[in-house]
Amino acid sequence: MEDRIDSPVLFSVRMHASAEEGHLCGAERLVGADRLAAAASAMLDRAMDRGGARLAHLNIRVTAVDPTRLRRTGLLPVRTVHVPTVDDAWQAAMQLVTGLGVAGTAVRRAAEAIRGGAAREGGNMRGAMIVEAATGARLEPDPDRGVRVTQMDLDERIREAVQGYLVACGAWHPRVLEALILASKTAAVDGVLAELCVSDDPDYTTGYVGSRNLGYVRILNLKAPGDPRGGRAIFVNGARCAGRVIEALERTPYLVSRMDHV
Ligand code: WAQ
Ligand code: MG
Repeated sequence: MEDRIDSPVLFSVRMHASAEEGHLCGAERLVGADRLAAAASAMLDRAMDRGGARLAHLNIRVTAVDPTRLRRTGLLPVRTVHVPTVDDAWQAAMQLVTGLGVAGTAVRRAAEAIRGGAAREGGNMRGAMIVEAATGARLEPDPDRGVRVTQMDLDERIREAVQGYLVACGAWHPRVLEALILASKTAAVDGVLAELCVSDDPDYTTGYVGSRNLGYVRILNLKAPGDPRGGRAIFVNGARCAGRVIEALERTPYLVSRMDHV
């Protein structure tokens, strides 16, 4: 699923914006020098769109990617589960994730955390929970922040093909593309069994389960409209591999550069 390559010089561009009351939004890209300015400028626009008058701090950090550490992986195939109610949606999510080898108790604990506010004060985390598949134990070092999956992007050479694919799936939206890139990297990391995601946007009710085995499965109605709660859980195969998984999620650069299934 993944391999090392020799590649052109890329820069990791990361944005984090916050309001006085906390996290607003973030973004991650891996781009060549020629697209650095455009990427940074798009990130400023996004933060202003999302945060507007509430924006208090914004950081954009640019770091050169060590080309010998860059990995390539394939885009997860996309499908969509249509279910009418939030309860049905969670039942579908539960079935998918347990089918991937995660204990029912672990999925239930993660679901409760996401639906109730996974951070200590009941708010949303900035990053993902890291959940031990067998026990449901939370392994992320900071339970308010969680683990941010960073250092990933789509290879420019397949961007158009991927957009066409998402249009054909009836799922074209920049938000879906971004989530699919994150999910494709996450699923490629050894030790990850599954990822479960619910947006924190009150009006975006579609979530997904991502995995190497089942691909990117979108689930409609994972929350009621107007609900500001959201989060991510990344289920790992044993507590012993958690450190390595976290290191790869945060620091190993991945380019999604193949569409094996099309
Ligand atoms: N790494 C880890 N966790 C993250 C990251 C990241 N880079 N970014 C966000 N999170 C966590 C954090 O807890 C957020 O509250 C939560 O995930 C949701 O983030 O196919 O928009 O950016 O239609 O709101 C799914 C698209 C969209 C489904 C997901 O997530 C579809 C989305 P959001
Ligand atoms: Mg959001």
